[in-house]
Amino acid sequence: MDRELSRRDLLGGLAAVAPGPPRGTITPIAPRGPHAPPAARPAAPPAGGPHSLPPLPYDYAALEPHIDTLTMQIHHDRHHQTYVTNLNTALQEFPNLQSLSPEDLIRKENLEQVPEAQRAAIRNNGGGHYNHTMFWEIMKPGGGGEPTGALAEAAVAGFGGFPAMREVVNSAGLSRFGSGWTWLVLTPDGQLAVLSTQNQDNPLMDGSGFPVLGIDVWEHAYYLKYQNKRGDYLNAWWNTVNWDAVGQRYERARGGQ
Ligand code: MN3
Repeated sequence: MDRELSRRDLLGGLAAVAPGPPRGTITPIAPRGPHAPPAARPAAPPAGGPHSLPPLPYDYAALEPHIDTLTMQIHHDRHHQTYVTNLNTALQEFPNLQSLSPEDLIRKENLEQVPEAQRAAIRNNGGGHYNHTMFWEIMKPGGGGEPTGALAEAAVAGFGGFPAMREVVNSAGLSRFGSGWTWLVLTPDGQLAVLSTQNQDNPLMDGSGFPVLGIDVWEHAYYLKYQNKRGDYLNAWWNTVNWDAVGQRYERARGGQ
């Protein structure tokens, strides 16, 4: 039943509001009501599950000045941990997927076993877990330089050399709109190629290649130090690269993964 609000209704309504405390008084904190969060709930037990956060293989400060200490702490302890926790939760409904390694879990044929309604949670968090585990491993203090051996030869064959390959990887990361990764992959036909993915997607998810190297271009990976200058972060990142680890990934990719 509509009726026009009269000035009197408005004034009456205002008058009905309880007056607040006089100015200058300190309002005590309201006692906790039914909607207040519990005062001292013990920390939730860990969700449990097949996956756990791997320790960072070096100190948080080890990649300074290229990647700052606080970024490493937050990135590893909070972001990566959250992917692990949420992955374990998502897998509770899928006992048949719980024994798979992160690398196998995110492969196309296994993700496709998950009903579409639940697939995004496993795709995003499984990708987040796999991608970050790789990311910590392919960096090291005192890294940088150039690849050697078969990977160096492949860089020449595919791109004309490492400097050109690095530029293509950086360019793909720079042009990724929003959050994602830039990748150097070995394609199923044995070629090195560069591509980028959104979110926590990974080249294994659509079978486009085996990830030899990937750089996280989410803002959480660089914003504290580099703010909006993603290009500066990408250039600096190569001073952290662990070519031994990347070379081993390349050898594994060539060996049939
Ligand atoms: Mn990240």
